[in-house]
Order: sequence, then C-alpha cells, then structure tokens
Amino acid sequence: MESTLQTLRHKAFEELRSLQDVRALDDWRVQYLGKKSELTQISRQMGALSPEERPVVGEKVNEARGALQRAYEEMQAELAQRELNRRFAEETIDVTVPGRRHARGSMHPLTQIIQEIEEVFLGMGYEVVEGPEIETDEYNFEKLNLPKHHPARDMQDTFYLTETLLLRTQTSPMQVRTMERMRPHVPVKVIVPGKVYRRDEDDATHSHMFHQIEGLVVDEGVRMSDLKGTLEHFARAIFGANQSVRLRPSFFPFTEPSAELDIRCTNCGGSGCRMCKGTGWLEILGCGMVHPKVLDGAGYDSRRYSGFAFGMGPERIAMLKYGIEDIRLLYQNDLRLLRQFNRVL
Ligand code: 2NL
Repeated sequence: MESTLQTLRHKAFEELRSLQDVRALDDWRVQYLGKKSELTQISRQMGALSPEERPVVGEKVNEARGALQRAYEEMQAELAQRELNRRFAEETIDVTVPGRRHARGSMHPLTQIIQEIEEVFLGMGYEVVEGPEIETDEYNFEKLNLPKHHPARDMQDTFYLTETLLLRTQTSPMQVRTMERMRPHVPVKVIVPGKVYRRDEDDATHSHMFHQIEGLVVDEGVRMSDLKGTLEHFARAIFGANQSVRLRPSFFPFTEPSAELDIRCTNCGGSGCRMCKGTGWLEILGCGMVHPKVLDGAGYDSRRYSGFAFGMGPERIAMLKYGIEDIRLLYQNDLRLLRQFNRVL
C-alpha cells in the first residue's frame, strides 16, 4: 500500500510538471484528486483493513492527498502568473512609438490666391458676394451696355443654354444684381469671385472655364484716383510693398473711361525680358469708371452717383506670382504641382 501511494505521487508530480495550461491542470485534478481518482478508491477500500492498520494507512493517504492538493494549488498559481506575464508582454503599449502620419490635403493654389485677394478687399471694407453660373443674357450683356448685335458680344463667344440662358462670361451680372439689391443705399463696395465660361480652344493661356474676381464701388464722388489708389494697394498686397503700377487706356463697353492696370515685371524688375515681352510691365487687370448707362440701368442716378469697377483673372495672377507657365496646370490636380502649395506639409 505504501509503495502504491509512493508510485502514485511520483507519477502525479511528474505529469504536473509538464502541464502547460489551466485546462490540462483541471484534467490533472480530476484524474488525481477527483471522485474517481485512484486516491479516492484507496480511501474507500480502507474499510477492509484491520483496526490497527486503518489509522496508519489513513494518515499516509491523507498526507498524499494534501501533498497533491498543495502541488495543484501551486501549479495553478504559477500557470495564472504565466498567463498574466504572457498578456503583459503581448499587450504592451510602447508609448514612445511615433504616431501614424495622416496625409493631409491642402487648399488648391487658385483657391489660396482667391482667398488672399478677398482678404485684401475685405480689409478695405468690401463685401464678398457670389452668384449663379447660369445667367440670363439680360444680366450678362444687356444691363452691362452690351445690346444685342453689339460687336463685343461676338468677341466673347458664349455657351448658350437656351435663347436667353447662358453660362456667364463674366461675374459682372452679380454686381448688377448687387446694385439692384442695394439701391438706393451707398456705398456699394463688393467683390465677386467665381467661375466664368468662354467658348475658347484650351491652350497654355486660355481655358473654356476659368475664374474672375470683379470689384465694384458706387458712391457719391467716386473718382478715377480712388480706383488707382485702391488698385495700387491691391497690387502691393499681392506682389510686394515696393510694387509700381501704371494705368494704360483701354476699352470696355461697361466702363468709361476704361484702363488696364500694369505692374512692374516681377521677373526682370522692369528692364525687359521674355515674360514681359521686353516692355518691363505686366498687365494684371482691366478697370474703369462705371458707364453711366450701367449705373442708371441698375437704379443709381448717374448725375448723382459714380463708381469704379475692375475685373481680374486669378489664374493669371497665380501664374504671374508663382511663375506657372501653362494655365492647364491649374486644372489637372497633378500632385507634383499641388504639393508645392501645401503649406501644412
Ligand atoms: C477684364 C476686365 C472688367 C468690369 C470688369 C464692371 C462691372 C460692372 C460695371 C462696370 Cl457691374 N464694370 N466690370 C469693369 C472693367 C473691367 O474686367 O479684363 N475682364 C476680363
């Protein structure tokens, strides 16, 4: 009996040492300490022993059971600790690992320049107004002193949608709408950015869709010198504080007199180069005093009120400012171009 117990203990400890997880340990407990275990069976057979033998064997059996039970509990604690260590190792967070970078987009260079220009005029008290790209020929032409069969209407080849609806060729219709909304209130000081459309062949300097920013001021006593001072401030804000500007006579049906604003060539500084075709000057926008017919047509009596207006192409401004040589680069969304204007990189 004693040697049976000895063998049993030996076998049980041997197996216990090799156990790897709590489930195997549980099976072990059932096998060696459970109701059907050898040890339990030995206890049951003790009734057959003599009264002298019984306490002696009983003590040995109890001692064996106690040893196995303690071993079981130790192993259980060890496996639990092992499991905890494994999870600690596996679930460790290295707080020093740098975060994953998310690619962040940026404003398109054209959007950037449009916003920059808006800021300049907001700083002079202008309101920014936007409006529809589909317009009537009344607002796009008629009210801007371009009656039907006027030669300037042919000059601007237009996308007509119906007899009277078209894709606006300029943002001026929104300026007319603004005057009609504001009258008889003065001053009117608005800037209108937006997309415009012309039936042109696309090439390095033309696009069938492009942008325009127009400005309009209407008040009593507005003069050409106000126009020039305003545009000089604008040119210096965008192209640098030491910019020189000049006005050159021109013609637009909706302004009289009309002019073109030039800045000193940003490439050669005025000595003459390929960019300014040797003139030392770059044309950046058209402007003039609002034609009396346009003022009267919008409800401002031209004997009392006067105004100036100007229109520029932000594509051209961006191309001059950043040395972009082909307008199509502004519409292709090539990352090699866009990344150069990503200020958050
Ligand atoms: C250019 C020049 C210009 C205007 C636009 C305008 C608007 C109203 C009344 C009078 Cl409501 N004028 N706009 C004036 C002068 C020039 O644009 O080069 N356009 C492509």
